[in-house]
Amino acid sequence: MAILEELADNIIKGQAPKVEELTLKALDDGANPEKVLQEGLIAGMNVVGTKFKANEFYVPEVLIAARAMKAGMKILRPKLADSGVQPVGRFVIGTVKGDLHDIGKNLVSMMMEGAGFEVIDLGVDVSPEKFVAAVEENKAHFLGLSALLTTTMVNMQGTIDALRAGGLRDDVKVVVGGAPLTQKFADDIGADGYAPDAASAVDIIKEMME
Ligand code: B1M
Repeated sequence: MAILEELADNIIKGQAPKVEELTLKALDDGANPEKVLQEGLIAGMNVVGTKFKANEFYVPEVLIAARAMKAGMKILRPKLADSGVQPVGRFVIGTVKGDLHDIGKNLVSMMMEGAGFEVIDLGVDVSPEKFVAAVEENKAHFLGLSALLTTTMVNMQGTIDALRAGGLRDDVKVVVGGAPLTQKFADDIGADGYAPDAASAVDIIKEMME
């Protein structure tokens, strides 16, 4: 098996130490860091996303794969910066004000990073003002909002209103997600997209870029 194929395979299996070893080896052998990212790490995470969507993988497998990807990224990140490789886009994400659930949000973060985006994760209980400041500061292309409670999903509307008040609404696409949400809710609050799961978030955002 070629080394990048082996790397992708070990991402899928969630073998962090092996991913670390193969990433170093690929670079030592003279592979281009972007090729290692695209054909090794991202290729592996794409399979993980597809399996997750098809219910062949569950949350633990995705978390383990994402941890393996992070091990590879730790080595690749400085090399990518040195070689001037630009991220696919900048993505700010957080769980809205009043809400402390972060497992789903973290999955979305990891999958987006796995798809080649620069991810700025603001954590949980994020106020509209903090989202607006992060979008502005990072010149984000996409904003992901997560909510798990029916009592906090209303704060998504507040965040979109704050973006509009700050004159940033047209600069960033807003994608929302979380168990109690629906496409109708996303439409009603004026979001640009709704993602029922982490793999769909990546797909929807990539489609928006086309
Ligand atoms: Co909470 N909780 N919880 N909880 N909790 C729920 C959500 C609940 C449905 C349980 C229940 O009653 N059956 C219920 C909400 C009811 C409602 O509002 N309708 C509930 C409640 C009531 C509460 C508290 C109020 C309980 C209390 O204190 N009385 C409290 C609230 C705290 C707060 O937030 N202020 C609370 C607390 C907690 C814990 C801290 C104990 C813990 C959170 C730990 C953590 O996140 N670090 C917790 C947990 C674990 C859950 C359940 C059991 C699991 C949530 C989860 O992680 N799912 C949950 C019940 C359930 O859902 N079965 C429940 C796995 C995760 C992978 O799925 O988050 O849906 P999910 O994410 C998916 C998609 O939704 C989507 O992609 C993800 C991956 O595929 N997605 C996005 C999510 N965010 C996205 C953003 C995007 C795109 C897609 O942006 C682009």
